[in-house]
Amino acid sequence: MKMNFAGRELDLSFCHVMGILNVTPDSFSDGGQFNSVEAGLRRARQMVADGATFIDVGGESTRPGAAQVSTQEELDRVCPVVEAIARELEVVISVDTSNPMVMAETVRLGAGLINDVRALQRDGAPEVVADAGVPVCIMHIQGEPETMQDSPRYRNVRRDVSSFLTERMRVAEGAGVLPENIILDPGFGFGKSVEHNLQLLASLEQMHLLGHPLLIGVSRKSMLGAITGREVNERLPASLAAATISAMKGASILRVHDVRETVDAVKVVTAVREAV
Ligand code: 8Y4
Repeated sequence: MKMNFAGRELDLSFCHVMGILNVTPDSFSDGGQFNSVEAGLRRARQMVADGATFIDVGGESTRPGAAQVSTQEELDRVCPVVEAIARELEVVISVDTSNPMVMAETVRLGAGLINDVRALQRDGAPEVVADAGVPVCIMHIQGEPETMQDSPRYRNVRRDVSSFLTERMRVAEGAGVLPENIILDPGFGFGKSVEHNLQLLASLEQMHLLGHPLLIGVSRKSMLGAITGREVNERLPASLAAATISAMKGASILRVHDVRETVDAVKVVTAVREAV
């Protein structure tokens, strides 16, 4: 299954690595526009050298309790970095945003994938994505980022996540998004207990039955902290185990902090798959 990301064609029957690039003010301590664009570009260059085929640029923190960011602020953070990466690097730029204006503007600047953790629930988002003509990742979330971790509940987490994604696909396709441009994501950590996350990871194959490529984000997440007892900066081995499991279960894109290490893990999974 090939997918076209604003001119770059990728075979999603192989597993790819997406590097995370946060462009929130707290991610680069020195402040200043020029410095943060330079710092973001340097980090993007390193991730591409390490084997990333996607860079996910995000200007809004979805941490519970994080401050809301205005459209102008988000545009000011994200656009210069998207523009700089598009000019210099051969990589698919993914933009982590729920804001339709940010979606439209970043695609104009060269972004090839919209990654919306709110599954196109903001007014106008499905239409903007349809108009932009680029692929979109539709992620499951229960509730709003601010409150999603306050005792999440499901009747059956696998079934509920699948139903939500099916309904959001229906809305997206109704607005004109092409089915062949839809990537799905169970949304690890987005309104889920550790047990919910584990049940979803255990049954990724089931999500494949929805018929779309899967994007998985588990890197350094708190479920890995709960399992190992490690702080966030000590979760690389656990993250690689989770990435390996995801790749073996057929994930197409892994969203990670540690690109170099994850690319090696994916190479092993791919080599074993080819040997069969
Ligand atoms: C430690 C490390 C603690 C990471 C928390 C986190 C996903 C995503 C995020 C995901 C898709 C995060 C933007 C949350 N997660 N997009 N975005 N899938 N598609 N938290 O799982 O990384 S941000």
